[in-house]
Amino acid sequence: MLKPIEIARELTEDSLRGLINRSIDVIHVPGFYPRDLSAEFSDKVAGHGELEAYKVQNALKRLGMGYVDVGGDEENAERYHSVAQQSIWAIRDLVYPRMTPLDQFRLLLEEVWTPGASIQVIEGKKSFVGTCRVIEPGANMLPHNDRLARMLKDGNSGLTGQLAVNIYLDMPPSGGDLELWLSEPDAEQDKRQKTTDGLDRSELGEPRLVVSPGNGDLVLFNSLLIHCVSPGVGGRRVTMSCFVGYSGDDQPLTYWS
Ligand SMILES: O=C(O)CCC(=O)C(=O)O
Ligand SMILES: [Fe+2]
Repeated sequence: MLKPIEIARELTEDSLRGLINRSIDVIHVPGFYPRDLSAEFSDKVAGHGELEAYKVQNALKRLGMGYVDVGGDEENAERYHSVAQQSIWAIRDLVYPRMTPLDQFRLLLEEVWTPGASIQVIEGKKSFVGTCRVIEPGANMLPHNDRLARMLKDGNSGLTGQLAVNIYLDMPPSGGDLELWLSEPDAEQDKRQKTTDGLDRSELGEPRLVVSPGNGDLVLFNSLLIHCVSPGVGGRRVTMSCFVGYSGDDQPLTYWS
């Protein structure tokens, strides 16, 4: 028997632990960021001169290089770390002196998690945090999971858990849903993701949970489990996101993009 779906409506130490140990499937906090600011912020993100298309899929654009874009290349890694802090500020400046939704999230995370939370260090260097994504109507994100260790040379991140965090700023009138399979890829599927954009829907069956966030909502899920974004209809989809790393109940959480 499959366990019933559990959705938490608050970000607390308990709900975070629940996502890590998989007793909770999603944390969905409606109205985390004000709607008017969400609209203003997404216009600024979508209109930003440095909004870059992903190498492979042109209809996915982002502000701020994610570690996933490093792709195991040393020069890319160097670039990622060298612009990390200025990229955080470039995004923060869009609404400064008001707070970006991710800065608000970082503070809340530190407040609820007893040992605290701070920026993830990768190979001895501070990370970037706060990628903003713009997905054009009709484009989707293939089913995948996100696991930092898969991207590292030695295959070891020191983390024992990883969560994905998204704040939804401008959702299309329909579609653009977050689909969760609530299962891990097998070893072959995990390895295949080193060289592909993701898995084939047909090999997975139906997702177990579909989340349709509204503008301003915060959603966290376990990124080690397979998930995807369905194509949006009738409008762009703008989000701000990061990952959270876990290495034990008595250890600080970390975050990066
Ligand atoms: O945009 C979303 O809803 C999820 C994107 C994603 O794959 C992630 O945050 O890991
Ligand atoms: Fe993901």
